[in-house]
Amino acid sequence: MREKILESLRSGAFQSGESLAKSLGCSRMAIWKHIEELKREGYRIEAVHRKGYRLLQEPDSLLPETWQEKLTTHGLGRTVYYYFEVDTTQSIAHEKAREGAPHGTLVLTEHQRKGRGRLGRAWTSLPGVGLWMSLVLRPPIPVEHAPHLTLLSAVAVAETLQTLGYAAMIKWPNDIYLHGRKVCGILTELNADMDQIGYAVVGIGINVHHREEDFPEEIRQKATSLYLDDPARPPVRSHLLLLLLQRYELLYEQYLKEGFSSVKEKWLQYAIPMGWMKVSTLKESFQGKMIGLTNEGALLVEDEGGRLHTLYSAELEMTER
Ligand code: BTX
Repeated sequence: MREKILESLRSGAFQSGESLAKSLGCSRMAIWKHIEELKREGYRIEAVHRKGYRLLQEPDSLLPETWQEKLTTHGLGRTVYYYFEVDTTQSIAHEKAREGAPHGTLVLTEHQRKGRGRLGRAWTSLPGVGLWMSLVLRPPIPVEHAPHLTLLSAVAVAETLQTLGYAAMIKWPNDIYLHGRKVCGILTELNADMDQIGYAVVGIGINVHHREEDFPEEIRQKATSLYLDDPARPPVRSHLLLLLLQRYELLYEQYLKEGFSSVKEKWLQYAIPMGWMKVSTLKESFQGKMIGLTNEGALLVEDEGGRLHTLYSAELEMTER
């Protein structure tokens, strides 16, 4: 009964006590009692005379005890370190990995004081509004295949968001976009020697509840959150986390069994179509167009002179030719 009431309320519209009672075959009093119970559990439900009930917000805790028993993975998220506030989950994940944390260990926080992006850039991670997490992975793959992990992570996030109804797309190598704005960034860091990966830390940051003013001025036009993309459907972070861990594990296992081709195919399917673009690497800048991905997971770009470039790290900007 409770789940059915929630299901109706999740439409975001007002539901009268009478119509709920009718469709569920119970009294209005029974509906009222369930609504009161839901409110005690942290659901914010508005009750308006002559209109009925409307769900404003679901409880949105990331405390492991609120979601971990619903987890169906066997590795990812089984060991969790949850913090109210940290500098960055990446450093903690490295620390735990060095101490022997098992494959799939998850470091999760409400707030990062010094969230980091690639190449020393900052990642804005306000309290309570995002999914700020790092996963410790111990992939039995050679070092030169490390880019596969970034691409796989991007596919996992894009698929999870698509399952939830968001039009998520990937911009090479590791950004997830919704309607032209960045909603998620992924940062892969490795601990490896010449030929073997000791462990990898995959950091994923997803903007969930941000309002426009939560983003610093300089990225306000470029960034978005799940809320901003579709305010009618307030997302629930624990729900998103569970789906992401499950999807990630499925893809990861498929990748270990079947190789990179399964990831590559999906990545290309979700990639934002890029025409001509300005490519900037640490060494040079040129105009080019994407040809595809190599089997190592690098981006193949052809420049205006017809020369092929294999890119492992670069910034891409769409341009007119
Ligand atoms: P990136 O270098 O591709 O993106 C960083 C750039 O994105 C910034 O320079 C800024 O322009 C923009 N930006 C910063 N914060 C945000 C934001 N919240 N939303 C949209 N755009 C933003 C991407 O790096 C990799 C980010 C990984 C973040 C996760 S969070 C959990 C883990 N811990 C940690 O410190 N990093 C990772």
